[in-house]
Amino acid sequence: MEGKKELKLNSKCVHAGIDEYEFGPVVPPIYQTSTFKFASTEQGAALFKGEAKGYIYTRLSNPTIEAMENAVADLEEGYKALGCSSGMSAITTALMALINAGDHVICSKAVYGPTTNLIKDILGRFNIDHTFVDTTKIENVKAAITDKTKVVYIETPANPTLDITDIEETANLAHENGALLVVDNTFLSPALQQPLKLGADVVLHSMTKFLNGHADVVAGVLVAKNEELYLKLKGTLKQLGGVIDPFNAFLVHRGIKTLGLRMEKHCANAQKIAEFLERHPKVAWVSYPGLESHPQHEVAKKQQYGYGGMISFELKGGLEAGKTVMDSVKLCTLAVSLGGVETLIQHPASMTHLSMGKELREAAGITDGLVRLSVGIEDADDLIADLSQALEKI
Ligand code: LCS
Repeated sequence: MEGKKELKLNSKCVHAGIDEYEFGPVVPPIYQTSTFKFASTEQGAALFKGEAKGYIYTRLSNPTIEAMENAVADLEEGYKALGCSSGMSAITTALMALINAGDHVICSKAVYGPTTNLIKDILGRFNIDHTFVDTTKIENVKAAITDKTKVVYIETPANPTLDITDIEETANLAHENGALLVVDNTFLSPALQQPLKLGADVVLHSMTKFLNGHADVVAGVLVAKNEELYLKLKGTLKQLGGVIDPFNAFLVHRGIKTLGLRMEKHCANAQKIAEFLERHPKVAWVSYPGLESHPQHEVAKKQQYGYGGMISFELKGGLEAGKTVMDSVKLCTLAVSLGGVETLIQHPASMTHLSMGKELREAAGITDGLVRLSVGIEDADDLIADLSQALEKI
C-alpha cells in the first residue's frame, strides 16, 4: 500500500488494504479457516519463530483480517492496526497492554458507559487507580496528572454529550508527564479525524459504528503510532484473544469503501437537523459540534474535517417529552448503537449509559432528559418531517 498513501480520502477508502491475490479477485477473498497447513515441520517451526512469512492460526493472523487492518491503518495514517472482536475488546486490550498494577489512568468524564465501568470496576480490582475529569479543559487534566499516570484516555467527540477534547494539547501534556494518549475515534471515523497526526499514541474504534456503517457487525480496532506500541498491543490481544473473525473483517472492509461518501452525508444531514432542532420552540438545547453554540466549536473546526453524524438534545418538557418523541418517530428507529446508514434515536440515561450510575452520569453532563440521535444517510427533509411530527405529539 506504500504507493497509495498519497491518495485522497474516497480513493483511499476504495483501495486501502486491497492487495494482489491468487486468481486475481478484485475483492479480498474470505479465508474462513481457523488454521493454516504447514509445508513441513521445519516450516511450521520457522513460522512460530517468526523466521518465515506466512500464516499459522487465525487468532494470530489471517489474510482477510490483515487486509482490513491495513485499510484502517492506512486511513488513520498509523503504523499498523489490529482487528478486535468488539470496541470493548479494543479498549480492554489497549488498557491491559499499556498499564500495570499501581498505575493511574485519566479518563474523560463523558465516555461510552461500559468504558467507565471497565476502568472503575474491572481495572480497579487490579489496583489500577483512575480519575474521571472534564478533559475539555486542559487545566483539569493538568491537575489530575501524577507520576503514576501512564495513560490519558479520551473520547472525542464524547458519547453522548459530544464534548470535544483538544487532542494536540492533551497529547503534549501527556507526553511531558511520561504518559500515553489513547483516543477513541468512534464518533468521527478516520474520514473526519486522525488523532495520530495530532500526537495520539493509540487510536481505537468500535467498528460496529461508522467504519462498518451498516449495523450488521460487532467489531473493534486498535491502531498504533509506531512499531513498539503495535507489538505491545499485538502481544496482549493475541493472549487475551478478543480478535475479529474473517467474515466480520470482510464486511467491515466492504463498508470502508463507502466511508468517505457516507460521512459526507451524515455530516450534511446532521448539520441540517441540528439547526432545525435548535430553532424548534420545544427544544431546550442542542449539542452538535457544527453549531456555533457548541462550547468547543472552534476546537472541532481546528482538529476535525467535519462535524459528524451525532447529535444530542433535550426538550423543554424534559424526559417525558423526550419519551414522547422517541415513541412517536416513524422513520427514525428507537435503538442503541450508532454510525449506520439508518437514523437511530435512544435515551442514554436509561440505555447506553445506565451502567455508569446517576452520580457519574450527572458529573459527565448526561442529564436524564438527554436524547441522542445517530443521523443516517436518508434524505434530511424526510428525517426533519419525522422529527417534526414526533415533536408535535408533545
Ligand atoms: N466506544 C464508543 C465511543 C462507543 O460508542 C461504543 C459502543 C464502544 C466504544 C464499544 O463498542 P462495541 O464493543 O459495542 O463495539 N457504543 C454503543 C452505543 O452508544 N450504543 O450501543 C453501543
